[in-house]
Amino acid sequence: MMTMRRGFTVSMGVLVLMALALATTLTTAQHDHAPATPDPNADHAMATPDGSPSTGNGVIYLTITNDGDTDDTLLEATTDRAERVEAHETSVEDDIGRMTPLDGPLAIPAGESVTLEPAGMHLMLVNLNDDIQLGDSFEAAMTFEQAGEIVVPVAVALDADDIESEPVTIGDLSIEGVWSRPAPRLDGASGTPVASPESDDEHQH
Ligand SMILES: [Cu+2]
Repeated sequence: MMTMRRGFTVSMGVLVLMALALATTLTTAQHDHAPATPDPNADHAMATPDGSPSTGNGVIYLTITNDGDTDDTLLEATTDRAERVEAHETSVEDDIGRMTPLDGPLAIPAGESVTLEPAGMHLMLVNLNDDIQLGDSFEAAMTFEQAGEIVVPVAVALDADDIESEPVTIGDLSIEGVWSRPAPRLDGASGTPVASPESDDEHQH
């Protein structure tokens, strides 16, 4: 009886460990949003169910100025327009633009301005609920380590020049020039981003 009970206990322990390991694996894969096919160039090539080339993602650009004496960081951003928001940076390697999540939280050093703009950093809107349309606007909530939480209006546009936005402030932070657009579409089923160094501003983000 003792042996059976012990054996049962051990088996349950193993099952729990396996379940935890599986959960960890799934969480990690989702965080990196690794595609089913391990194409390193297709980080955001989230094909739609019918296979159309929409990325289903969007981007937010903005400028954050820290007028205080204390460094701040963006801890979290959310919007009801997308499943989640991640801070990314774009780089060009071998003529292919690619995005990677920032190493850590987005830092806004004391006395400095940080601009997220095309071909640089951006906030990635992962898995849009609906297409974001030009002329549209929506809200994004941002939580900063020092300044706290603020809701920021986001204008959907093709270019930073197309928007007029009043700066919003919270604590020592001032946020301005906030705009958003859909992430670049992909070149058909090949998964190749339509981007080249010559056309950064047009197709990359
Ligand atoms: Cu991105």
